[in-house]
Amino acid sequence: MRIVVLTGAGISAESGVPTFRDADGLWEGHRIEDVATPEAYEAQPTAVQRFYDDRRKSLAGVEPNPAHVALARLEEVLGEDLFLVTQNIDDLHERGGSQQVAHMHGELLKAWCRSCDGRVPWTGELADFPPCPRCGVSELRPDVVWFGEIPYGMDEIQRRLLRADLFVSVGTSGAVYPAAGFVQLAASCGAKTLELNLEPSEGTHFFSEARHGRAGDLVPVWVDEVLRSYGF
Ligand code: BV8
Repeated sequence: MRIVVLTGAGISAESGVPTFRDADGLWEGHRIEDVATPEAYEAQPTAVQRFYDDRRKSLAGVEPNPAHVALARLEEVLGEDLFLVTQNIDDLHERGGSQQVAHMHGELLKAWCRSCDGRVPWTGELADFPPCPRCGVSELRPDVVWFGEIPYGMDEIQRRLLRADLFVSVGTSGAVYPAAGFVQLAASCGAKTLELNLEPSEGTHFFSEARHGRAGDLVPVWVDEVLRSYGF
């Protein structure tokens, strides 16, 4: 069975990573759309760099939760039949044990040099505009996809959605495109679709099945079901 799993901020909520829809907002009352855009970066590069420096720093204080670990267990059994794509820029899937993770919106622990187009691992700060380790030019920005920019790996994601037998969405509000449109594409190609979310998402009516609750409870139970169907 070919399975595509899409995750959003809700899967990292129990690890202590604030979601975008959390009541207190993500950052000092700024609408995310106002900081996570190329325009915001043009207008106030230092402020935007500090926004991501803070999120990068806070990664050290969080751990993967049972939902991340369960998906890594599923990968061990399904191998290539599982395609895990995430909207999250944290590294909790990898720290939960997942080997193959498609970060369609980029990664906090990478920096992108706009001078040499290089992408380099980055754990420190960018607000002091350090030189690029490859070309020496101080043109490093967070390697994340901002609103108005094209998500990463869309060809492979599309290919996997068109061939999926089952599409599962975990911890996402279905408010941001193109990710919010994946369920319709998969369903249009005959895939079964399952939503695992704390509450009905904006696209809940597109799913053939929905289970509402915490990812840390729902995902391990669902993974056990799949593994049992594989005789494990
Ligand atoms: C693009 C990186 C062209 C940066 C992010 C069509 C219609 C309308 C608008 C558009 C459209 N197409 C494009 C747009 C514009 C825009 C968009 O969608 N705007 C929205 C606001 C309407 N999209 C873009 O600009 C995209 N680019 O379209 O390029 C293109 C398209 C296709 C092919 C080629 C070219 C780029 C968007 C990416 C922006 N970058 N992140 C950063 O992280 O700072 S988006 C960011 O916000 C996240 O990555 C994520 O995608 C989104 C937040 O959503 P969620 O992850 O779902 O989080 P949220 O807080 O909303 O919800 C959490 C859910 O979890 C809730 O439902 C909650 O109930 C649940 N939950 C909470 N706790 C738990 C839980 N569930 C389970 N367990 C729990 N414990």
